[in-house]
Amino acid sequence: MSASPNIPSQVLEAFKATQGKTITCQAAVAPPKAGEVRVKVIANALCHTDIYTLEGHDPEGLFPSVLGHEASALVESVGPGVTSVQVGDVVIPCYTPECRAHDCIFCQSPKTNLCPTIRSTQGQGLMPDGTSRLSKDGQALFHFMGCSTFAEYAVIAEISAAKIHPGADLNQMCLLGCGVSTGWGAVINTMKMEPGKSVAVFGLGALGLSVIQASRLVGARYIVGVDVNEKKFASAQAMGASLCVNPQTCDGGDVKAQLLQAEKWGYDYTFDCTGHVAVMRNALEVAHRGWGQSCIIGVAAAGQEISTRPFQLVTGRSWQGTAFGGWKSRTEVPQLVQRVMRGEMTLEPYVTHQIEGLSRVNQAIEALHSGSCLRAVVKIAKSEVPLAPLPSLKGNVKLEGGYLKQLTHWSPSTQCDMTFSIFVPQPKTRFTAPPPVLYYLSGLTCTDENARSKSHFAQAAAQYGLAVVFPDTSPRGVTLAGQDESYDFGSGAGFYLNATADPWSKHYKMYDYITKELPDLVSQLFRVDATRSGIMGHSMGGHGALVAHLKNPGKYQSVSAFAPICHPMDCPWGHKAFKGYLGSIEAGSAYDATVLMSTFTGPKIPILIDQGTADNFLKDQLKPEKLSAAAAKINYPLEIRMQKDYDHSYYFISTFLRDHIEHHARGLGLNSF
Ligand code: NAD
Ligand code: AHE
Ligand code: ZN
Repeated sequence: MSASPNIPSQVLEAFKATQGKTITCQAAVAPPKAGEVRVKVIANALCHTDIYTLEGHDPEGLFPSVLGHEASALVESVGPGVTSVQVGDVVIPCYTPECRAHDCIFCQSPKTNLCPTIRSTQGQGLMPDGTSRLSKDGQALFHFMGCSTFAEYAVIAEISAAKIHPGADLNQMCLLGCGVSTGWGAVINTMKMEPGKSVAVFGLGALGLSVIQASRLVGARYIVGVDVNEKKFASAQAMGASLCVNPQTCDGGDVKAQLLQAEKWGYDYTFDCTGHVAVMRNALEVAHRGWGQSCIIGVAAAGQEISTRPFQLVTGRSWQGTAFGGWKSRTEVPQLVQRVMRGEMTLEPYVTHQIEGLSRVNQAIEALHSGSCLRAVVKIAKSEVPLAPLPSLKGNVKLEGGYLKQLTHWSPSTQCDMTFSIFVPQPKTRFTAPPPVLYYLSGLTCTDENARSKSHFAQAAAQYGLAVVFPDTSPRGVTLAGQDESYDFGSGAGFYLNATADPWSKHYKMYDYITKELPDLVSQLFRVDATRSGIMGHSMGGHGALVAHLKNPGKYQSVSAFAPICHPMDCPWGHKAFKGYLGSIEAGSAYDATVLMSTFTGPKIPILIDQGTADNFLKDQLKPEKLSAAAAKINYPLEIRMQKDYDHSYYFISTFLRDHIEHHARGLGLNSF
């Protein structure tokens, strides 16, 4: 069986010992059959639905069974034909699968996540082939919700396994297997809540709080939380509730009247997160006359039915429901994990109880019953996959329909914190392919902020659906003598090379950072297509872009530059950089576009260069004629456009940037939306 590169060798060895065999702990877990995956569970949080089933309220409840459906896990082994995950992958088992088959009208519809492919056997407590992988003392046990993850090992369908970032904190991410994802999705997918709306949330457990958290995120104007347990109010207010109401003690004992005091015609959106049909009715009836929408999240006990006067619907209210928040599980749960890892959503407040070891699982049940618990996470095993250091999110602004984000992260390459910005275009539809990434390398003295602010890149990038990354130009915050003495060496002037001379060699590894570390980080933290990327830059960044392409044939599908330093071995900026960072001008041949061009044998993707004729640096520093001559010798398709009277500034860049984005869009196979 092939294995994930992220898995530590000792874990892989341990998995080899059990692969193909039944694992017997409290129960016996047989090996996965075709299309199945056996996972080692790391953590499982208790959802109210487990209790509801345990207490016999679920009409589909089957016993004896293994409960649990809010987990994080490592793939221990895979059955025949499994291709989407491999041994060692980190996964979230999802009770709503996603088969992605071309003839699955549900997976192919943007309107729903309710893939029915294995639903009937799942409801019968069985694997898709109609049998169980679980037994105890020879008696078959039922599976639960396609997961059964209150266990050391579980067998799930491949189409239920959402592969996530390997360095995620699995004691938190398990919450994305059900409750928190559901609340967020109820707001974002099911109700598609717009900004400025009023919201009433009934039930302030993890589900209700995640509804409040997401409502705040999308810009709700006024949020009321309702719960019979006032211990929940502090968390609800911390998450963003404007007001909390106890229906048992509110004015006149009439919760509807109390809620309508604040919003005379009702609330734009209401949510039931209790599972009680009387509460569902109240939630519907406080929805806004004319347009209010009420979402049922809570799961009602067997035999319960909802009712209201039809007049409530006639007068414009509508009733909806959500399962797993409408998320298409295998596609979208990994994106939720990325969102949490980027610092845009937090799971921390939900983890009110942590319980060590499966043998203490009943403590989770006691905690949920105690009334002070949101989620009790049972830590079942240690992951041993190292946690990824998390970036810190410095900015997140919307422009041109997409988001421009700024993140700071520890860089192993440069041994210091690095900051970069990234523009993520808005996907046109739910099925829009992840965007390719264009790396924009800036020039001397710049940070990640100059080009993103001055180049006017966003409209065209959004139009073509292109993500754009703006790295910094050098390490920062390190203390090296001489780093801040001149504008063309040291801080802001890293030249996108790997320094070999002391003291620069410790931190100035910008080539590794730009060509390896940052692309890996971007593809792990963002929904982008890591197989398609382009690179461009200005001046020193133009040199960096050309060198990154010429040293890595085939890595980039598009390349361009504005006023690049074309032959740094033959100009003052290059001499200073190569002598300082590499010890000699000659050593710079490894980072000289003209030299690299002369020996280039890779795929000749067209290069576009714009150069202003009024650029003060043209003659002594940039020397595009040298690169042009080298390209001509090997018949390389290099187009250098001399732009009359333009100088070296961002005015020049912004004038022609759209042409460059179009050049990259062509190379990356993008069409304008
Ligand atoms: P929870 O038990 O942690 O929270 C429920 C909250 O509702 C509690 O704070 C409780 O005090 C409150 N409550 C109970 N009766 C109430 C009443 N009459 N009025 C107001 N508040 C009342 O449960 P949870 O894990 O947050 O789950 C909430 C519901 O959502 C459950 O029914 C669960 O089964 C369901 N659920 C549905 C989905 C889905 O996809 N639709 C997913 C997960 C959970
Ligand atoms: N089995 C019950 C219904 C239970 C139910 O509605 N489950 C929710 C998820 S609760 C998660 O904690 C759900 O999404 N259901 C959709 C589905 O396909 O199960 C019954 O009434 O029979
Ligand atoms: Zn659940």
